[in-house]
Amino acid sequence: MLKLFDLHRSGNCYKVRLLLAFLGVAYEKIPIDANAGEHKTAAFLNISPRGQLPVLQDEARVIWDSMAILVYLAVRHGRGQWLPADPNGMAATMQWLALDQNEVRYGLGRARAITLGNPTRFAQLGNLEECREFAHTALEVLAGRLQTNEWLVDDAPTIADVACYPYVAMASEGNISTAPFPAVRRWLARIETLPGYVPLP
Ligand SMILES: N[C@@H](CCC(=O)N[C@@H](CS)C(=O)NCC(=O)O)C(=O)O
Repeated sequence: MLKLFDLHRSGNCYKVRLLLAFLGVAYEKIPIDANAGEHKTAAFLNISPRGQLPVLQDEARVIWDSMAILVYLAVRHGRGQWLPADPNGMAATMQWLALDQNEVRYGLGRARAITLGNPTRFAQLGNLEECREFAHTALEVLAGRLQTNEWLVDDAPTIADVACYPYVAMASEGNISTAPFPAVRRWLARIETLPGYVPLP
């Protein structure tokens, strides 16, 4: 059975749990005690050299980084639905994964980490003004697509939506409002009606 090394409050871990739920794939959740520094022990660094979560283990294969895990799960279990195989669809999906790992993460994700007082270097090295700028770019770019489309890629949900969803949905925890972006709010609500949806941490 798949094993997910997990940190409950993490949006990056949640996006993996969300895709697993949409796919209906069973897995064993292995909670890691980040407060006790379990993710920085030699044993954990052996499977995840950055000392970060999430990590997925599939038999002997170990995959770290949420983006890599989403791609792996979509190809392995997605029945062609969650990651388009054609060049345009695949490139578009990767483009949104890049937005997630840059503007969404360093804008909305980091604002949340700072505001919640996360004891990580990621939170400590950031500043809220920079976060707000990145967050605004992320929301504008998402809104640009979602004003005229229901989903980020083509006309069905993909891992692009799963990747970008968590930190946008939790924007208020970083004191960032999505109110000026109604199309983004409608998209959040759309994701929340998909079969298998699991609530945010
Ligand atoms: N780009 C990575 C980021 C992973 C990441 O930052 N994980 C956080 C939890 S959201 C973590 O493990 N933080 C603990 C630390 O860095 O000490 C991914 O998407 O997996």
